[in-house]
Amino acid sequence: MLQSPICDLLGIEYPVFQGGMAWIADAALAAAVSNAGGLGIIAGMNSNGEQLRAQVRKARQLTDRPFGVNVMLMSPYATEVAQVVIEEKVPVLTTGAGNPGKYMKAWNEAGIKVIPVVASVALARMMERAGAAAVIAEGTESGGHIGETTTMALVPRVAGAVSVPVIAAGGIADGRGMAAALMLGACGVQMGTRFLVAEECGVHENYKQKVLKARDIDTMATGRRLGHPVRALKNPFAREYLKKEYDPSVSDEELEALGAGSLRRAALEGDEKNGSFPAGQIAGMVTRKEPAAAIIRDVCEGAEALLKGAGKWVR
Ligand code: TUI
Repeated sequence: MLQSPICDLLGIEYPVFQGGMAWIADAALAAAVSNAGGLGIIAGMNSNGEQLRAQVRKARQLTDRPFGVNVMLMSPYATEVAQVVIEEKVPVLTTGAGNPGKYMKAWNEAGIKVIPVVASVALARMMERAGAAAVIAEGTESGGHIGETTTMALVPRVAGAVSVPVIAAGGIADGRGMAAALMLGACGVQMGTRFLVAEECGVHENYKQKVLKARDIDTMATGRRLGHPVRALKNPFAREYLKKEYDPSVSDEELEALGAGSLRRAALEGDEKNGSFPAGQIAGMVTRKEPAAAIIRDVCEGAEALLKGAGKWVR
């Protein structure tokens, strides 16, 4: 059975995190993943403090196992969410899309295990110094808000730079990806896109179908001009956004306005034309709906078999 230091640190069975996908990762999905032995994570991005509190309490009713909350640092509610997770005694936090430095002291004092997403070695080092329990090194293959470096280049550098456990994210959706991540120095993985089509995931059916139908070249990154690139499935919205981004007659304010509400339109309404459907480059490999437990089993058993057989490469 696959086991790693992150399992002991968090009290989970399998070293698999479910990404805290904005507008998608709710209490039901997080509890399903945690009940299956992974770490389920509730998205803080789309909730104000009280909405998040309700989700945390709901997750507690659905599972006795540890789960986490993702604090999306660009969210207008980040500060209130940062306080609610302390009040609700959430055991594990991940952060995304920024530097959580100003919250670290309060979270550490509350005994929360903080696991920031980092897209660079510099931020990983800074987070270790600030008391992070582990870091998630997320490559640009990921869906949603992305950094510039690939998982292949980022994970070994981060693993070499910090002594806390490193979780790999970005471009991982099966046992091969997980085995590779462990070889790069990670001790666990985070997956978003594969859990997006989990049976317990309540995202709009159109979104699931788009992921299931995606090919290897069906994602694109937009938003570089405003400094926060997002990877999403190619669709009329993403193409139009990219065109406007390269048009100097379009102001930054107009671009911001174009993006507003696009994640919600995709996740809740399944609006194929006007929604933004974040997904990782690995979407092309995600081809079936399954319960969260089957996903975790498939990925871990796949990785285990590959790792056991890896001696074939050594004479
Ligand atoms: O956060 C994510 N993925 C997301 S957030 C999101 S919602 C959104 N809404 C509007 C605009 C943009 C996004 C959808 N997907 N992943 C974690 C992540 N964090 N990926 C990359 C980073 C990151 C990048 C740079 C973290 C820190 C960083 O540097 C910050 C600094 O100040 O050094």
